[in-house]
Amino acid sequence: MHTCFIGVGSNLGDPVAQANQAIAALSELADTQLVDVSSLYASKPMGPSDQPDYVNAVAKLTTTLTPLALLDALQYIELHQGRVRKDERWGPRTLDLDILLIDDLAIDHPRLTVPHYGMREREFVLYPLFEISPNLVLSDGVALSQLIQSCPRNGLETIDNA
Ligand code: ROI
Repeated sequence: MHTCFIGVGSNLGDPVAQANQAIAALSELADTQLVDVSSLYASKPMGPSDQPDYVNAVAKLTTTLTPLALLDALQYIELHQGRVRKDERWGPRTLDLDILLIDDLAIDHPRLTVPHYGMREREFVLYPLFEISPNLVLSDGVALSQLIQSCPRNGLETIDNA
């Protein structure tokens, strides 16, 4: 059994609805339990700035799926919600589901790198993760609370998701 954290991101096609629908889909994944989910957050785009603001969240799962089976399941949800993979790097997307952490595993596979390479610098990952796991310590001993201290919010705000 693995404990995983998943980053949810969207900035096209009603991003709040996309994020909520993705979280609902995560809660129905086979062999998987949705343990916790952060608030939704509005964030400024990282990368090209001529794209809409993002909605971001982080979900905590436990699963007996293998890491690559989990990746397949997440990519299926992305495609089901209308994601079209474009060549443009860091362009807008209807739904992005990123595996951030799986236990204390380090995975270096052509399809999957864990921990997610950008997570330590991204306010839209660190703050939602901190909301649901304030005592998290990464496998190298660095506390999430420490990373937060050196990560400006950059306009990040929680969204009223009533
Ligand atoms: N920027 C924000 N704010 N949120 C994201 O989820 C996000 N995802 C991406 C890139 C394009 C890097 N920028 C982002 O993939």
